[in-house]
Amino acid sequence: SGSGGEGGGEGGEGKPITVGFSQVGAESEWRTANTRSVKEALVAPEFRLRFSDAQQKQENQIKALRSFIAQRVDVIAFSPVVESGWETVLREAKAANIPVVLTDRAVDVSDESLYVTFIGSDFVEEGRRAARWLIEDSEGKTGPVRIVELQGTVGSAPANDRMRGFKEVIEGDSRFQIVRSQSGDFTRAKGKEVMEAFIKAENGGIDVLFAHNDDMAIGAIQAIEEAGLKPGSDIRIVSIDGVRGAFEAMKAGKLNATVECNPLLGEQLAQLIRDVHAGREVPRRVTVEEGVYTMDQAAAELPNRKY
Ligand code: GYE
Repeated sequence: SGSGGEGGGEGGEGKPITVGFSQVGAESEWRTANTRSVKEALVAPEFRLRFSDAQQKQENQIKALRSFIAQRVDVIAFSPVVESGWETVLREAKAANIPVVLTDRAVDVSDESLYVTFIGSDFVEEGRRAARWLIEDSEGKTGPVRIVELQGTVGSAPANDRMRGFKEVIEGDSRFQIVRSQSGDFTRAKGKEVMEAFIKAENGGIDVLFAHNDDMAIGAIQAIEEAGLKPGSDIRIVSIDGVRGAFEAMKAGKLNATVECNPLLGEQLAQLIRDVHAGREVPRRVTVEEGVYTMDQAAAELPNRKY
């Protein structure tokens, strides 16, 4: 048993830190890389991990959180599928004295004391970066530039924020028009299906696709090709995450740019959990450093990608 070990952390009383982690699902390459990173970081003897997959359903996450509370885990960490609707269950965790660490996605609560800290990317900035890439890419073009948008999961922080950041930047340039915007739930299958519908409805009049993640863009690329069009040229495409599949699509000339969103949060999360458990002060918000990659950089960058 791990109960005799020092567990590597200072301040440890020799007992493992039991962590209940509720994951969103397995909807994308980003998510599977994130799960791997979390599982690799929260290992014995220092940690005992209770991992639960919500399959993109908030009700499953609420159940998982309640079961973590009933089991009296030391720390709850979770990536909330949507932003709203967490007050009640978070109050239950607080009443049970279990600290909550948000990872990847934020919640919208009026009572700030319901979680200790949030580690994740700046999704608004990612949306802005996608738009800035598009403006650069459209240099010298006359309008209108007709954009379709594949949104992430309805009500999720990354969908809300990426939409907002993107809009904020393109609104300053009257050439750009978002002609269709619909959710593809962050999956390839839905991305493809919704893109098919966009192509039909717009009758070929699409210049740009902005997808809230790479997986939906990859699904959409299939739809574009099946419609007899060339992804990357007939329709310019920018998406978010920077997963291996996106770099491969860029290398093949089918995706124009991807905005990085780093899923490898495991080590930083482990450190936050250690600190929170030991009663140390932690920052309220921990952000992740990220960049933007374009088609011409894909072949050189591909071997360096870690997810
Ligand atoms: O971009 C998407 C995943 O919350 C940042 O969720 C994450 C997003 C990521 O499904 O691929």
